[in-house]
Amino acid sequence: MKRYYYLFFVFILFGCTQGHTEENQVDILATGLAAPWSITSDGTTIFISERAGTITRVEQNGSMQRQPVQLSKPLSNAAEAGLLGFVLSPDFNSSHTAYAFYTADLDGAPSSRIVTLSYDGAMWNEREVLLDGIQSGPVHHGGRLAISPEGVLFATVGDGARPEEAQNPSSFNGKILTRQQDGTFRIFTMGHRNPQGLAWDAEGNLYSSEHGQSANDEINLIQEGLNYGWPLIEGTETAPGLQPPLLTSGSNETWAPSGMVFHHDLLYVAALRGERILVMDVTKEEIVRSIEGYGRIRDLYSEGEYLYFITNNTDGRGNPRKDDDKLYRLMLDSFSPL
Ligand SMILES: [Ca+2]
Repeated sequence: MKRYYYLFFVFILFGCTQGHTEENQVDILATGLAAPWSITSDGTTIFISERAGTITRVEQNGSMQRQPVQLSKPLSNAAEAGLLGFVLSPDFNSSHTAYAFYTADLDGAPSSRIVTLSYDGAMWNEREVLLDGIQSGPVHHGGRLAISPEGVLFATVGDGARPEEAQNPSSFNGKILTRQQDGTFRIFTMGHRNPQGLAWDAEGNLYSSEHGQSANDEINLIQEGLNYGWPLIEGTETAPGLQPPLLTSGSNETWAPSGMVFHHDLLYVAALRGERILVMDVTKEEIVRSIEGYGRIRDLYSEGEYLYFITNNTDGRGNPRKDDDKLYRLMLDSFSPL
């Protein structure tokens, strides 16, 4: 009889342990996304940009609709290029205006631009060119757009595979840009290789993720006017006047970090090659958790208790699974052990 009590106890203990490992409630909200890049929401509907030039809208009940984006220039077919960054204007519900970053094909050369899109409920039409003529290259277009807590538009621009441009103060390549009140853009920070994510914490501090050259991926605390070192230093290297990263993957590991967002005071970073969501405590400057098992992750979005994220297994660099790519909705149990 004692043995049965013992087995019963072990069974209960095992059951509790299993419960703890399944602390996250995960729902698949959409499937069949095509190389999705940015995810945002108007508070009700989720909008996802797709690299080939469409925006898919997804309702909370999972119904989805892929809508065309009418652009004034053809999209570049360079690697990593296409319709990339996409954010709604803070007054979207009345203005029906959004911002987009895309890499256009100008006579065979990839060239990045930032435009406004006007939404009529069925499709998106390019209206105004805010910035164009950013020469890009075969890779490293950057492309993330984000709106600061003050309502200011920010953009990341890659070095276009010309590393020296990241240190050229008269080039927008290898920079994080901010839009000024007069509508023009200025360089906010320089010395970036291929910055991919932007996120502000509750205190208004800005962070960016960046792809290193063979590993050496970085998470940087972005402060106006600073030089983040590429190509003079990277990863754990230091030099006077150049800003070292807050966190780096080091020279033996590749995250390929992409979009990121703060959620309950932790920084969630999508990792492509790393095939995970890295959860960082920026005050402790450490990774506190890793969410894995979904393949390459491109971007994240936080709203209320939910964290939304999109996989990126269909862009030619991953191993697509059935119904990829997907939009997931994750309910994080804030009491679960990290
Ligand atoms: Ca750096």
